[in-house]
Amino acid sequence: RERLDGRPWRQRLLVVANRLPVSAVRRGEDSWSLEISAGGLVSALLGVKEFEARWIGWAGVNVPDEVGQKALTKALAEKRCIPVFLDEDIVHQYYNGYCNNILWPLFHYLGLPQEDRLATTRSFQSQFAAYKKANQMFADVVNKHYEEGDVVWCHDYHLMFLPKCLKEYNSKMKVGWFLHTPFPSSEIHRTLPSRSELLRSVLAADLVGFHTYDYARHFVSACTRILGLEGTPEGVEDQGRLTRVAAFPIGIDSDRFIRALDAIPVQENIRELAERFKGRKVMLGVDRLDMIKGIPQKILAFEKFLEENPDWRDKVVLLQIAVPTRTDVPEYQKLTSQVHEIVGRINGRFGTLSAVPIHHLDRSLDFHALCALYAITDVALVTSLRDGMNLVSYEFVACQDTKKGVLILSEFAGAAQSLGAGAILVNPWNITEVAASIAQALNMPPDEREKRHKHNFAHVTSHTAQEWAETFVSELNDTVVEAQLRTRQ
Ligand code: ADQ
Repeated sequence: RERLDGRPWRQRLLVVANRLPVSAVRRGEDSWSLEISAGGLVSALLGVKEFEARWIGWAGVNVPDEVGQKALTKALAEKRCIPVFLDEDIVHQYYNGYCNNILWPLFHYLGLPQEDRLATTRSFQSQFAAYKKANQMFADVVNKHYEEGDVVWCHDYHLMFLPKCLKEYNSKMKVGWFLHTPFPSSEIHRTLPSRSELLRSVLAADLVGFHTYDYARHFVSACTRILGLEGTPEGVEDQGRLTRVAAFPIGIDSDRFIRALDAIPVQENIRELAERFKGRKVMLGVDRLDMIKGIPQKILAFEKFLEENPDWRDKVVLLQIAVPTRTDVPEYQKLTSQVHEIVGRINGRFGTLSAVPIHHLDRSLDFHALCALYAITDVALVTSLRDGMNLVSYEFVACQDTKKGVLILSEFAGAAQSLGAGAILVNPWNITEVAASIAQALNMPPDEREKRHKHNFAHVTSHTAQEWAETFVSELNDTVVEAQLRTRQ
C-alpha cells in the first residue's frame, strides 16, 4: 500500500506481550539502561519491517515510585516500547502463579499442580483474579495508546483475557491473539477450573492463531465441547459472530543468521571451535532450562548411546547450552540440580584425563557465539517433551548450509510438522530410540545429509518471521473487513 504522496504507508501495529523485548536496569533515581533481550517472540518480531510496530508490555522490573516510572517510560519510548507497571504482588500471583504455575504446565501436558486441582482452592482463585486484573491493566494501556486504524496483536497464554477487555472498550478495535505454546487436547483444557471464561475471552478476538493445525483443531474442539458452540472450517461461531481460527506457523529471520556467518568475529569463533573439537563430532543442544525441553531425557539418551557404542566414546562431544529461566521457582531449581547430577555422573563414567563427553553450560550465549556453534555442529538434538514450535531447530538449519548437519527433532515440537521430512523424528520419552537416532545421525552418508538439509533449508528460508507476521496481520485486516460486510448484509 502507498500513501497519496507515494511514500509507503505503514500500518501501526500494537504488539502486546507480557514482556517488553528489553531488560531494564535502574542506574539512578531517574536513569535507566536498556538492553534488547533474547527469546522466541523477540527473535521472530525483530525481523518484521512491514509495520510501524510499538510494543506494550511489562518491563520485568518493579518500579513503585512515580519518578522512576516516568524516567523508564521516557527511555522506553525511544525504543518504541510502552510499559505496563505491575507491582510485586500482582507479578507473583499473575505471572509466577497463574501463568507459569498453571497455564504453562497445563498447555504442555504436564497437568495442573497438585494443590490446585480443586477449583475452590484459595490460591487458584486469587491467582486467577490477579490474572484478570493484570490483563485489565494491559488493556488500559493499549486503550490509552490506540489510534483508529491500528492493529492490536496480543501474544500468548499470559494475555488470554485481553481480547475481551479490549473489545469491551472498543468493539471496532481490530484484535488478534496468537498462542506461542501448544493448545492442548480439549480433554486437558477441560480440567482447568477457569476453562470457559478463558475460551470466551479469547473468542472476543477477530482472529485467533496457532503454530499448527493440530493446536487450532484442539482449540475449536474445546469451544464446541466445553462451550457448546459451533465449529466451522473457518473458526468458531457464536450467535452469528464468527471468530476466525487458523494456523500461522512462525519462522525466523533466516537472512540475519546466514549473514552473520560471514562476520569476522563469527568466522574467528568457528575456527577456534573447529580447532578445539578437532577429531570429534559435535552434537549440540540449545534450550531454556525448562522441563518442557526434555534436557534430562536428552542427556540420558546420549549416555545410552555411549554405553552401546564404545568406539564413539572419544570421538563425539555433546555441548548443551541451557539458559536458566524462572530461577526462583523450586521446580526449576530441582531441574537444574537434576541435570547437573546426570551430567556429572556421565562425565565421571566416560570422561578421560584429556576430555569429557558433555560440556554443559548454564548460560545464555551472544548472537555471534550462537551462530558459530550452530555452524560447527554435526548433529543438533532437540528433544522437547512439548514445544509450540521450537526456533532453535530453525536457527540450526539456517547456519548449516556448509556443513549440512543432521537435526534430531522431537515429534512433539510444532517444528516436526514443517521440518519432519528433513529431520530424524523421535519420541523424546523413548531413550532407546533417541540413542539409536544419534547413531543413525552420526553415521549418515553425505548424500542423505545433503538431501535432508536441502529440504529443511528451503523451508526455513522461505517461511520466515517476516512472512509469519505479515500473513497474520493481513489476515486480521481481511477478517475484520469481511465481518463488517457480513454484518451489513
Ligand atoms: P521458547 O520456549 O523460548 O519460545 P524457542 O522457540 O526454541 O523456545 O526459542 C528460544 C530462543 O531463545 C531462540 O531464538 C534461541 O536462539 C534463544 N536461546 C535459547 N537458548 C539460548 C542460549 N543458551 N543462548 C542464547 N540464546 C538462546 C516460545 C515457545 C516455542 C516457540 C517460540 C516462538 O515455547 O515453542 O517456538 O515461543 O513462538
